[in-house]
Amino acid sequence: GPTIKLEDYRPTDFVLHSVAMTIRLFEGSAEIDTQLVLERREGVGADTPLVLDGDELTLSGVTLDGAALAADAYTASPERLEISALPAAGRFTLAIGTRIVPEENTKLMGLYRSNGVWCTQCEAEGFRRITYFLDRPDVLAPYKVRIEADKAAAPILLSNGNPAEHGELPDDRHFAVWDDPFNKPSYLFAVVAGDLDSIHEEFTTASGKPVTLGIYTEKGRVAQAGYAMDALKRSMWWDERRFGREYDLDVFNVVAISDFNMGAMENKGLNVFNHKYVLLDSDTATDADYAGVETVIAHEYFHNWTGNRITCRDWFQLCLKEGLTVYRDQEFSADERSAPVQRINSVRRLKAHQFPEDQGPLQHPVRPREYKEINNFYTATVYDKGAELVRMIATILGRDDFRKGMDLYFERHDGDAATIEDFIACFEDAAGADLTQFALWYSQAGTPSLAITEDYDAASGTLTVGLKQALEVGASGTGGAPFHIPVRFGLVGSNGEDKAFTVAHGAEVDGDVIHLTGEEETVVFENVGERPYLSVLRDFSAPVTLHHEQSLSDRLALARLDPNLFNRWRILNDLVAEALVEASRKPLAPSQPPLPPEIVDAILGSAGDESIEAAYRAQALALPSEPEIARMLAENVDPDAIHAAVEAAKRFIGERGRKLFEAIRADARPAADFSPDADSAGRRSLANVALGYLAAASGDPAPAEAQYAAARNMTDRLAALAILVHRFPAADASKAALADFYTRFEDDGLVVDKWFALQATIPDVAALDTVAGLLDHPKFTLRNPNRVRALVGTFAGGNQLAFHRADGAGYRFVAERIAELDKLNPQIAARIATTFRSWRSFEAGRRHAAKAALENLAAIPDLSNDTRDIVGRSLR
Ligand code: B3K
Ligand code: ZN
Repeated sequence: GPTIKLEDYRPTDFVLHSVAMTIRLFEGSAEIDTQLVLERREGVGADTPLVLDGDELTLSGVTLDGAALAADAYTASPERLEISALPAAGRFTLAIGTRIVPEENTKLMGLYRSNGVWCTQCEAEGFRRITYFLDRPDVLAPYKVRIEADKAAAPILLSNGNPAEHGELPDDRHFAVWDDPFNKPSYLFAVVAGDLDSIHEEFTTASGKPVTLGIYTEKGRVAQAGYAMDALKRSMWWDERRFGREYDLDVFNVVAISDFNMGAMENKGLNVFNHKYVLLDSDTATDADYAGVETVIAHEYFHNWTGNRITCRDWFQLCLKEGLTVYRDQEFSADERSAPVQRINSVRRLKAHQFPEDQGPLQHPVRPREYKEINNFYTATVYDKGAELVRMIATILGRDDFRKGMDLYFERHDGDAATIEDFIACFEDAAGADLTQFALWYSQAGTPSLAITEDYDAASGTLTVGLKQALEVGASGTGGAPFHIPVRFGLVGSNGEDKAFTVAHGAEVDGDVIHLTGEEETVVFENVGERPYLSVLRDFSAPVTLHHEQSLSDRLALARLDPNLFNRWRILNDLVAEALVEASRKPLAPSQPPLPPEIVDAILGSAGDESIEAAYRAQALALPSEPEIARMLAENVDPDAIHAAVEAAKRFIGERGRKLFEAIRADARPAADFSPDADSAGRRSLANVALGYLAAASGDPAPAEAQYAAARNMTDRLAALAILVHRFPAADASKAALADFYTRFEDDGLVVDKWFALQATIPDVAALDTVAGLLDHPKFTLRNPNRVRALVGTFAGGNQLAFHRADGAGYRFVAERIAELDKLNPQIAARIATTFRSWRSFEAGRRHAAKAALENLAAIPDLSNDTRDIVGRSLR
């Protein structure tokens, strides 16, 4: 396909004023009539034709102001409708008829059927699979949508906006009309029709406007929608308080669908969700699932202002809505749960997904400059690094000026399709700041490194801090110009409090932030008294890799004393990661402990500190992931060596901390009634981490077996099962529990997904045979994205030993699945193909095998644009 470039942006030749649609749904087909009121843009020549986008469409008719068009006035193909001889000036109405077959739509883009329910997914370019259109985000219009369907098959008929009329039709059919008064781009269009259950609640906005909230589910599942409803109301309340944003329509509907390409979609007034992010109860969902539902409900709701009321001028500006909305949902979770724990989670996620992307062939700037397939740019870089950039603006400006900038953004750009430049200008204007250098973060790809040195002079009580930034080796196509890096810091005294100081000279220091803007700068802190412990990059104030030359004793002191809880965690996590990297490079001598004991004791100290919340203590115990260690190694990676190092570390921690872990377990009597609140979830999490270490150290499956049998919620049940299946795959107890789990939950697809995923992640090269065998399981299908992700996606993304098998069989297996899936659902195929992205960092044998698998994919002649783009960029 062609390459689309940011620099080529120009507005459409025609302006769209309004859209009216009639959608007639039948078994086996759908008829779409679309009326567009259009007008030639001023200055566009009278002979310029109107070119509308299509994708696999069949035109059934077209009229101009009610009259048929001459045969030579238009050309139609599945991909395009071009109309010439349109009025030189003034408004005209084009009526376009298309016919589609939702039942045959396996790409799940456009209008399709999921378990009998008609539903749509239009972002990014799905609307053109429903009707010919100016299918781009800067074409905004009000929509009026009439849906007609059989009453029994689809008693519920939903679209965007507010409900207008509804009524009966002949042949046991009925109709409903929906009116969306807000200008919107086509990617926010949605229709849902089917036999759905629902719950409704009223919400009154801060200014007293009543809103009816609805959540729709497949039959029999609405009892599992209560938590999502609760999360929705809390999100609405929070956005009013924190950002002054109120909801704007009379209704807000959420529909839970079982076949969905991603998590959820923020269509105006009608969010469509993967049911994984709506449906749960304590028997079938873990605490992590609850947190996921809360986050995704909030995220899609927050899009109503950041994405819908203000949308993107073009897809290059995707981070304008996604990075900002992730930042908003992270802030929401920090307020609803625990700020340090939330920050630890976000940083872990950034390092697990975004750092490797930024350090490999799929690297791109937060605002890309070109793409071949936009769906491949819904990435960790756009979302998670995009959120970090917004957080850095808040750090640089401070909370009040940041809020002023956001207020100005909402005021100035409401109703617009905006750009990153527009967004940044609001903060510059509101705060009187210059963000020119900061804006490089949007255009320059790669993770910069930040080196910190310190020099204390006792005689003068002066601490000199050196800061030096550099772009990581391998960052391509970028100028390497220095970033504006906000470094949050503190000078910690031996009493655990931040010390006062005066800044003599050097880089700009504003409160607790050093602004590093040059490549290399120093800051001289005077009057610091006795030597402080330097705590830098607090709260991970910039997405960089940190190299702080600091003694082990200083680091261990900070791990105990730092008033910034995030940094206490980060410092320990770095120490462990560095030790594991070393242990993975060359086998330890038999006399050497797998981790330095003083580091283990520091971890156990954090984990045993009852003055800190349990969720944080659990985080202190969670080791860096094996892919994270692989990323730090950067070259000649041997996943077997990493796994051996991590396993040895787990056993060692388990032995050294046995008393603590037993005490934690003894303390964790489950409450009589399950509550999903953050505090209770944190306690469960700590107890389950303790169980894992005890199992690692003892080699005894019995405690996990007992917990599985006694479990009264999915969190405890699945944690026990994972320990059994992953650590003792051959034990009878493990096999029995796995079988019991399946029989108990075989009718609940979301739990069956957990059963598949658990087996896909058994840390053993033999897991490949297990996964290959499961392809023939009656519940496996390539047609349900959740199921494919659970088995194939989880295997490729989460099984370091079996996907990255030395014999290359894991790579070949996944490449074959990608090829099969590509024929049905290219978006999911392309997503799974990204699991190859770090192939160059592995040792030679694996590197060659991965490359061969990618080349085999590239050689398939009719490979989709989606998968070809990922494979091509990965090989480049
Ligand atoms: N905006 C959608 C993602 C659409 C992905 C299209 N391939 C969900 C979200 O980010 O909220
Ligand atoms: Zn989003």
